Amino acid sequence: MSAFPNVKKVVYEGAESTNPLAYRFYNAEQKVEGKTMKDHFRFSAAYWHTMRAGGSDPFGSATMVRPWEGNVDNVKNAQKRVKVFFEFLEKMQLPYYCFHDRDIAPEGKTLAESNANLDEVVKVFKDEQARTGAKLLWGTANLFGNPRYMHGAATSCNADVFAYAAAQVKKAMEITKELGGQGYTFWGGREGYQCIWNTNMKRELDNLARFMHMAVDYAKAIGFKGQFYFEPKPKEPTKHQYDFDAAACINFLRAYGLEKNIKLNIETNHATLAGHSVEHELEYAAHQGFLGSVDANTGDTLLGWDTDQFPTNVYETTKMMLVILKYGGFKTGGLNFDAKVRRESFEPIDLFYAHIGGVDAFAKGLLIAAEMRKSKELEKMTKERYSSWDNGIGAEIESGKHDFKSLEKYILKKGEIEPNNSGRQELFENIVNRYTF
Ligand code: XUL
Ligand code: CO
Repeated sequence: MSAFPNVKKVVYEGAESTNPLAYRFYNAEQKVEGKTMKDHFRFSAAYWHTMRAGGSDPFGSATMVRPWEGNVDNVKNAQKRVKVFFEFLEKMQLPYYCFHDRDIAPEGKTLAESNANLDEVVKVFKDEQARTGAKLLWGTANLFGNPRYMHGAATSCNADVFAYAAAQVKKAMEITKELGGQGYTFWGGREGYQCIWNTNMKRELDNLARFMHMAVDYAKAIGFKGQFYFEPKPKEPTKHQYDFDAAACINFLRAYGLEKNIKLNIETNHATLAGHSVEHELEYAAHQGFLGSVDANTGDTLLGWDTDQFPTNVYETTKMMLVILKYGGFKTGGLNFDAKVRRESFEPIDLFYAHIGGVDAFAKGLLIAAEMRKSKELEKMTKERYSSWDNGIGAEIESGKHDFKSLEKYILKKGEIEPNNSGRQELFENIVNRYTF
């Protein structure tokens, strides 16, 4: 039985289409820079938002109308939900999905019971993957929802909690492997702190690294070949999340010898909460060799928390696609819509409108980015801006021929610098607008 009987497969109808259930820009097989749109994006839906977000907020309870949900949160209901999800992926032409362990199967009274529940639900995932061809982009474990994780998981002051989290991640990695998952993500749910007075920061960070090393070792032990990701977020739920931003995460990974095994999963709204733009985070991660995957969403300029809205801003998707293209595109990662419909958008059809908007915003962004790259206008202007480094003293410095003493000699002889050129920011911005509008 169909959960969305009134929705046919969402297909590309072109920019002129006014059909709200069609793509205007996303044409899966269309090639851009020699690669299909499908392969550029590797779009993924997030199980936790799409299937599990009820729409509650601190002021009110759940609002979502989901006719397929039963009255009890049991394995049978969880299995039924998986089928609804794959019907959604199929109709949306989304090739990937992501989940947390606790999204897909109910938590039992014991770890053994939770694991058995997972096994029952994973069977249905396997069948549905085989039926539809949809794949698991990455899996993860929810190490923040249960009250036992109040002080964090790997960074908890309670050693038993560390052990429980390890056991939980062990199982989450096993099912990720079983489903052919292409990656595994660590987001430090409560890995951070609220109050410095009661916190041993060094011990917590050492333990977080210890935990990640255990995961890397276990991946080797079971032959899990997927890519690990670490997902930066500066705050929420804790005041100071240890995975603050790309730079902090990279420093952590390098400091603890994890840089060869773990890349980053950059999320738009997390970047803005850190006081960055997402293109800054992407560029920072990418040039350091850590760009892995993207959690695509957006925040609200007036709200300082993680609203996880669907991305609609073509300006922003263009900037993101420019960085992604510049660094050769996704290898193992993809664009996962870590986004949820507003609590006022409570009907199942809203899930379609939301994802269609996100997909099309990225497709349009890709087309614009590719045009900009083809003309090389900005590239040439930027190159010109740095041309003092291409020969003369600049080239000598970059090839390691100078030190402070020789540069002092150079300036003393020269007297004054070559005059600076205008940065031309406004001209750059005007040129970008020519492509965007
Ligand atoms: C939380 C967040 C998570 C991670 C996976 O802000 O983004 O959903 O993506 O745990
Ligand atoms: Co995320």
